[in-house]
Amino acid sequence: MQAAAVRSLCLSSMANSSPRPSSSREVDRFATEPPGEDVEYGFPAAFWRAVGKRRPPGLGRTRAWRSPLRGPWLTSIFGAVLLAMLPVVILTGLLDYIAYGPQFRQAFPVDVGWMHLPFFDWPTRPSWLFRLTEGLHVGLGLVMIPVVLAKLWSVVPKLFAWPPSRSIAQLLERLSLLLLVGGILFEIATGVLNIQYDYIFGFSFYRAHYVGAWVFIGAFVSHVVIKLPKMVRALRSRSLRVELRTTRADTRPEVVDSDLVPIAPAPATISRRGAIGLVGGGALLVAVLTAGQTIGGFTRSWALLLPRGRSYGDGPNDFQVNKTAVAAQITARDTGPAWRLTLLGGPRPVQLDRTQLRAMRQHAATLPIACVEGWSATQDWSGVRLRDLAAAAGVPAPESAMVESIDTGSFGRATLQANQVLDPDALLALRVNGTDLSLDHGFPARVIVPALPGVHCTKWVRSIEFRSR
Ligand SMILES: Nc1nc2c(c(=O)[nH]1)N[C@H]1C(S)=C(S)[C@@H](COP(=O)(O)O)O[C@H]1N2
Ligand SMILES: [Mo]
Repeated sequence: MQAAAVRSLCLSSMANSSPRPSSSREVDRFATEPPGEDVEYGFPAAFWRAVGKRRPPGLGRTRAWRSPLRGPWLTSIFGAVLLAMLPVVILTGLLDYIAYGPQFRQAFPVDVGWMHLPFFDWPTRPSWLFRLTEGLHVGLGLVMIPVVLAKLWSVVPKLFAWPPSRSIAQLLERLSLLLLVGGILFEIATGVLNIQYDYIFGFSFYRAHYVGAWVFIGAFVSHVVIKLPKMVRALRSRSLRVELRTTRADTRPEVVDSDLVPIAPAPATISRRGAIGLVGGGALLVAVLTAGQTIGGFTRSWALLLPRGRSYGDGPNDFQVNKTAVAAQITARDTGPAWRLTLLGGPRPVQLDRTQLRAMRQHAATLPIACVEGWSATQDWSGVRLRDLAAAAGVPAPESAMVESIDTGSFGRATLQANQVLDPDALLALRVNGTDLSLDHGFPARVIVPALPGVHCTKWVRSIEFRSR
C-alpha cells in the first residue's frame, strides 16, 4: 500500500521532471529529518534524538505533501498580506474597547483586572470615528478570513513534522504557534458568531473575545519577530511580477530547501497567480457582501452575510433596528402622554414632557449610529442638545451623565463623558429624517452623540443624571 503510494509519487515526479527522488530510500526522503547523525539538536540532545527516532506512522513526512505551490514564497505572500491587515484589526479592536468608556466600567468585558488598557476620553470628532474603527475591525476581520485559511493551508504539512522539535527553544516556538493558530481561529469564530447574534457559546462573548485577543496578540508579535527575516528572504526569492505572468503549465515547485516544498510534486492544478487570485477574489467577495452594511445606499442590500443588512421601519424610519420595542418590552403606556423625562443631578429633579422638550431650542445634526456588530447608518436627527438639558437641570458643566432607559435590559443605560454631553451636536433626539422617532428607534426620545458607540445611543430614555464628578 505504502510502496504503491511511493511508486506513484515517483512516477508523477518524473512526469514533472524535477526534483527527481533518488532510487534508494525514497520513504526516508519524505521525512522531515534526514536519517543521519548530522542533524543538530539542542539541549538535551539525547532526548530530542530519541524522540526523533520514534516517529509515529504518518508523521514526519512533511515533504510528501504534493502540491507544487507550497513553499516559503507563497506562504510569505499570504503572511505579508496578514501582516498588513492584522495590526489594523488588532488596533481598532483595542480602540473599540476604549470607545466603550472603561472608566465608567461599561466597556465589555467589565472586569478584566490587570489586562485593562490605559483609558482616555474617546473623542467626539470626527463624528464618523467609531464608524471607522468598528467598521475596519469587523470588515477587515471578515475579509481576512480567506487569507487566514490560505495561509494555514500553505503550512499545513508542518503540523505533521517529526520530531515535533529539536530544542527547547523550538518547542516553545511551536507551542506559540498553537496559540497563534488557535487564537486567530477563536477570534474569528467568536467574532462571526457575535455579528450573527448567535450566542451559542456558554460563555461571555466579550470576555472570550478580549482574553482571546491578548493571547493571540502575544503569539502574533512573537511570530512576527521570529519569522520576519525568513519572510523577507522568501519574498525576495521569487518575483511577484513574474509569478503573476506564469501559467499553470509553467508552474514549478519553489527551488529552495524547505519543509514546505514537496519532494515528489504533483502536477499543478492551479498556478500561483490562480491561487492568489482565488484567495484575493474570496476576500473581495466577502468585502462586497459586507461593506454595504456600513457604506449604505444600494450596497446595503448586498450585505447578504449579515442579518442586519435588512432594514426595519417605514419611510424616514426605515433603517436598521438593533432591538425592537417589542423585544425590549416597551409598551405604548410607557411612551404615551404619561411619559416624562427626568433630569437629575441639579438642586432638584426636573421633569419634562415631550411637548416641553419640543418647545425647547431644537438642533439638527447628521450623525451615524455605528453598532459594535459592524453595521452603521447615518441619519438626520433633531432634538434638544444634551448641554441645554444639563443647563436646564442646573449642572451646566457636568463631568459625566448617566442616561437610563425605560428598557431595563443590559443596553438600557449608558454613562457619557463630559465631551459627549457638551458637544454641540450631542442630542437627545426626538425626530429623525423630518418625522417623529418610531417606537423601534426609541420614541419618545433617544441619545445621539457624534462618534459614540451605537450601544450607548440609548433609546426610550427615561432619565439623565448629570454628574459634577
Ligand atoms: N434602551 C436601549 N437602547 C439601545 C439598545 C437597547 O437594546 N436598548 N440597543 C443599542 C444598540 S446596541 C444600538 S447599535 C443602537 C441601535 O439603534 P437603532 O435600533 O435605532 O438602529 O441602539 C442602542 N440603544
Ligand atoms: Mo449595537
